[in-house]
Amino acid sequence: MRMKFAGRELDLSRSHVMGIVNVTPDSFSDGGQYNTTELAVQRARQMVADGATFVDVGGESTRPGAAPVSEQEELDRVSPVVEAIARQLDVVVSVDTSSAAVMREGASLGAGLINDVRALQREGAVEAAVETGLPVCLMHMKGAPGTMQERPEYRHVVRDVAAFLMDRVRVCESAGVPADQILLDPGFGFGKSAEHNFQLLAALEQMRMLGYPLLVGMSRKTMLGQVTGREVSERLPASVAAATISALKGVSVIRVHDVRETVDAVRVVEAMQSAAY
Ligand code: 9MG
Repeated sequence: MRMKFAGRELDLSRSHVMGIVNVTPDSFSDGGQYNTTELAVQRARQMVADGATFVDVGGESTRPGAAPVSEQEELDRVSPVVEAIARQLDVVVSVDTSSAAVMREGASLGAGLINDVRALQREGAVEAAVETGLPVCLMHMKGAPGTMQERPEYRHVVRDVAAFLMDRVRVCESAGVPADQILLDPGFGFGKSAEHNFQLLAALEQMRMLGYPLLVGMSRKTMLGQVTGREVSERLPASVAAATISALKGVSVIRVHDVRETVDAVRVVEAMQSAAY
């Protein structure tokens, strides 16, 4: 299971760690774009030193209640960071966006992956993704970020999420996205109760059987607070536990804030797997 990300080929039968680099006003409290870019690159550099294979650069918060961002604002936030990281660091830069313009710009600046929490459903997104020739991550979200956590309901969460993802796969492949450039993501925390999230976590092997590599993100999320009673700043152990389960269940890319600790956990899983007889 190999996939090429802007010239870098990776074996996705292994688990890789993706570091999160948010470029939103609350992520760096500083006084300007230059400073923000510098700090974002610094953060990415540390993540690479800690073992990240990917860094995911995003300029629009998808947290419930977050203010929407104009396309121009998103471009202004993300472009210099993508360009600087792609030029300076040996890492696959993923661009976390639903905007066709940001996808095109990100690709031209050296991004290697499009990570879209809206699964390329915005106008022009599928066409833009095809044009870039980059792999895409299609994520499931029920509803919209502002309201998605208001009593989400499913007939059967695992089947419903799988059906949505396979429908998006069909649309994307018909439009020209090659099957071997698609990753799928059940979208932990995006329109799901704690029970839905943990049912999806338990069913990751089933999701793998859809035939596409998986990317997941649970780092510091509410679902971990709901079972541990911990605030966001205290969720590292639970995040590492969730990442460990993901690696054991064959997830290819694990999106996290805490790269060093997660890479250690993935290495333990890999050591066990290569020792198994
Ligand atoms: C941007 N973003 C925030 N959470 C995410 C998740 O769980 N998966 C993906 N693919 N992107 C996410």
